[in-house]
This record gives sequence, structure tokens and C-alpha cells, in this order.
Amino acid sequence: MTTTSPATRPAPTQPPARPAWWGLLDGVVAGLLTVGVATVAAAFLVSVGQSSGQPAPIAAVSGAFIDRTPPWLKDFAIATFGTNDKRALLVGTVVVLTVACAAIGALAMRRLTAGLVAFAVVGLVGAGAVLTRPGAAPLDVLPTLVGTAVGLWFLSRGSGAGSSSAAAAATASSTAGPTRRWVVGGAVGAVAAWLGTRLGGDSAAATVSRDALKAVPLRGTTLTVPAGADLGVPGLTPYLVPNADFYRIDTAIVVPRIDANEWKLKVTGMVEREVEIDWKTLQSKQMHEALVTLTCVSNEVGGDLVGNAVWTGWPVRELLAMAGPKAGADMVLQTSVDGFTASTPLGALTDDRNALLAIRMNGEPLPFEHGFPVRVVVPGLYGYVSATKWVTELKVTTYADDVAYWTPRGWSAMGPIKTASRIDVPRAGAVVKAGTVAVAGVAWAQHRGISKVEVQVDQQPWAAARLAVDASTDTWRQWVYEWQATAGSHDIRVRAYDASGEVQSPLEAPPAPDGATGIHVVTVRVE
Ligand SMILES: Nc1nc2c(c(=O)[nH]1)N[C@H]1C(S)=C(S)[C@@H](COP(=O)(O)O)O[C@H]1N2
Ligand SMILES: [Mo]
Repeated sequence: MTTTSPATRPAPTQPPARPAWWGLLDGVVAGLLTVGVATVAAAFLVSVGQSSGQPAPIAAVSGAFIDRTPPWLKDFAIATFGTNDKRALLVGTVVVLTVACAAIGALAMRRLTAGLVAFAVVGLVGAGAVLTRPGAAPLDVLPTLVGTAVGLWFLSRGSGAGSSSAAAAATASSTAGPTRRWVVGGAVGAVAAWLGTRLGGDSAAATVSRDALKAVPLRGTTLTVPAGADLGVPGLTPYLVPNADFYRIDTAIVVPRIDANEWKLKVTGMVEREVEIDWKTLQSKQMHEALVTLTCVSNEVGGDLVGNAVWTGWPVRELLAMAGPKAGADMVLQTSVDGFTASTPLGALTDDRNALLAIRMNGEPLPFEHGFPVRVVVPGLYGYVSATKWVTELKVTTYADDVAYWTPRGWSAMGPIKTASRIDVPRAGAVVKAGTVAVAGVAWAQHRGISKVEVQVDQQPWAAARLAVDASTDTWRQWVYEWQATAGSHDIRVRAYDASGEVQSPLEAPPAPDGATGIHVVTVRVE
């Protein structure tokens, strides 16, 4: 084997060819600059009140994607990433954009004009995504267009441009020229993106208005949870789920932060008179408190997309009574500031149940993630047809005339909650000691109530579990079963009965189109 020492290698007569990865990096930095500048500009527009709210390009592209996601992909995302599904989507969007920008940069190095055109097209697609967001105004495209212009400018001065000077720089020093461009461009883009996200993600006025509600004492508070509603079994989900632990499901890429003082809710459609209320008016109403367990239709058997809280709010029926629904109406299409809609049976909002325009959750002002300033809570219905966060409009209409967000995506237009039960302890796969073991969990059949819960170990007969005190038919009910555990591997099953005596369906069914059914079973080992 022979080697050639560097000293004997012939000196190059041509300037060294610019490496292909220069183009890739050029493209990525141009993309980062674009997004950074656009994000800062978007935050600026919001801050001077010239924007409808969500004009930052990455969020807009992700949001537009969510709204066009086929149901199977949405189910996959929730099943795989759970409540992190939106973070996963944001990461995915960034990865796809990065790869696209790198490819465009490589193209620009060979054929500058083609690269610039491709970059401009991506920018225009981003601007288009911004325009399709709910409530978007024409001015909202400005940040993305300005960002794209900056990215184009950067790219046009890159490795693909002025080849002689770039080559000269390369011969002078193999790194100095482009490295400086990348470091400066990348740093400016990253700092701008960070700044824009910080400024845009938090509207100071919204936080101030939320803090103001904290200071308002709860008038007419009468509700106390009976002591026996919580069995206090270690590992069992608490009867009231703290706000910070409460499950969160929605289609909002950026959590809307609404200044309560700007909030309005209008009642439209088939009504005697349209009504609009603002935050002050709502505050002047007699508030009610209610215990209501929310459940997501996407919850799998044994899943945790269910939670219970005390909600404080004004009954929806009182607002609807002011408007006077006309005969023939059978549905209320609720609309959120983020464009989400829910189709709620009119009857569920006008009968005597605790359907509330809620402003507090467990005594606190609603967290932004859970709908501040106002969300709807309706006992007995899955969240997607009832629990609209950041609610802005109630349109009295019919199921024949209007469809809500999830209906064309393969979910039932109406969504009464199905009777279900879950084992919290012992956990699946747990190893426990022989002797008395507390098997405990929750069961729910909102607005009907739970009358009985039974537990089955292996193939033994079903045995009655002890129920916690019934705090409300609108909430879940804890249960516990003292199991005399013997050594070996055991399957534990649970089933619940609603107040009419009907047992939950044992048939295995997936969440779509109207809620999962089946028996929750956990396998444990006893030593
Ligand atoms: N504006 C808005 N409200 C919404 C949704 C949404 O996507 N957007 N999702 C609904 C669904 S599917 C559920 S299960 C509940 C969840 O409420 P939570 O996040 O407060 O637990 O909110 C409902 N309200
Ligand atoms: Mo849901």
C-alpha cells in the first residue's frame, strides 16, 4: 500500500469547488431568519392591536395542518403522543421546513433564480396558511411576507450568488466568509424567533384581566364536596383533579390568551332577539357552582382523558332564555375564538342541568389552557360536542343546517357520555403482597349517575365494590374493593352500572365515532 503525503500532492490550479453542504446551510439559515423575523413582526402586530391574534407562520402552518388532518392521523397522534400531540406536530413542522429549506439552499447554489423562486413559493404557502386561520385579517400575512423577503435577501447573497467573490473568500480562508454569514444570520434568526415567541405567547392584558378575577370574591358559594366522596386510597385519582393535572385536549397550537375585558359572547341564529354579553355583564350575574366530570370522546378504555372539577359560572339556559330560541331549533352551534365549533343538543342547554358559562375551575379563574375567560361545561356530554373553551358565539340552529368541527372528521354529531369504569390501583403489571389489597378506581355515567360497581378476579363471580359517597350524578364516583390476594398472576376487571341499572357495554369498541366501550382489565402479580 502506498500513501501520498500532502507535500507531494500537486497544488490545485482551480479554486476549490464550494462544498455542497454550504448550500444546505445557507437554506436552513435563510429559513430560520424568515421564521424569526416573521415571528417578531407578528408579535409586534399583536402588541399594537393590529392583528387578529395568531399570525406567526409556524403556528399557522401547524394549525392549518391540524384542521386538514384526516381522522386516522389525529387518532394516531393522540394515541402516540397523548396530550403532547401538538408539541409533536410543531416539531414535525419544524423538521419538514428545515429539510425543505436545506434542499432549496442546495438548489440556489446551483441555480440561484430557481432557488429564490422555490423559497418564495414556500413563503407564500406560509402566508396562505396564516390567511386561512379563523378570524385572520388581510394584514396578518404581513409578518410572513416581510420574513420571506429577509430570507430571500439572505439567500440571494449566499453561496449561489457572486460565485467569484464566494470562491475568492473560500480560497482566502476555507471558512471565514460563509461561517460569519451563518453565525450572524443564524443568531439573528434564533434570537428573533425566541423573542417573538415570548412576546407573542403572552398577552399582558390577558394576564392582568385573569389576575383581576382572582381578587374577586366568590359570591354565593354554597358548594362543599361531601367528605366521603374521596376514599383517599393511595394511588387512586383524587375526586377533584387539581387544575395543573387536568387533562387538556384541543386543536389550538397556540393557547389563545384573551383579555377578558375584550371578550364578548353573542347569541345568534333562530332566536327572537340576538343577545350579546360582555365580561362586565357576565360578572354581574348570579353565579352557580357545580361539580362536573369532563370526558374526552377519544378516551380509550382505562384512559386518563377524564377529569373532575368544581366549575363556577352562569347557567347557559338563562342567557338562551334572554334570546328566546324559536320553535324548530334543536341544536346550538358553539364557536370558539380559535374557530373550533361544537354541536350541542339545544335541550341539554335549556333543561335544568348545570350547563354553565364557566369562569372558574376549582375556585381559580379558568387557566388559559382550559378556556379563560369563559368556557362552556355541560354535564353528560363528551367535550367535543359541549365543552367549548374561549367561547365567543352560540348559534341556535338545527342539526340539519349546521355541522360542527369534528362531525365531517368522522365523529358523531351528538355525543352523550357512555357509562365507563377504570381501575387506578393496583396499576397494570404491579407486583403486590398476598393478603388484603385495595383495588380502587373511578366510574362515570354523567347526568345519570352510578348505582353499582363490580369487580371480577380471573374467572370468579363478579363481586360488588364499595362506592364512595355520591356527590353528584354529574361526576365520577370512586369505588374500592378489598381483595384477598393469593400468590400468582391475576386479571382484575371492573364494570359499572348507571342509575337506571344498566350495565356498561362489555363490547370492545374504539373511540370513533362516539366513544370507546369495553371492560378495563389489569394484570397484576401477587407474591
Ligand atoms: N375551543 C376549543 N374548545 C374545546 C376543544 C377545542 O379543540 N377547542 N376541544 C374539546 C374537547 S375534544 C374536549 S375533550 C374538552 C377538553 O377540555 P379540557 O382541555 O379543559 O380538559 O374541550 C373541548 N373544548
Ligand atoms: Mo375531546
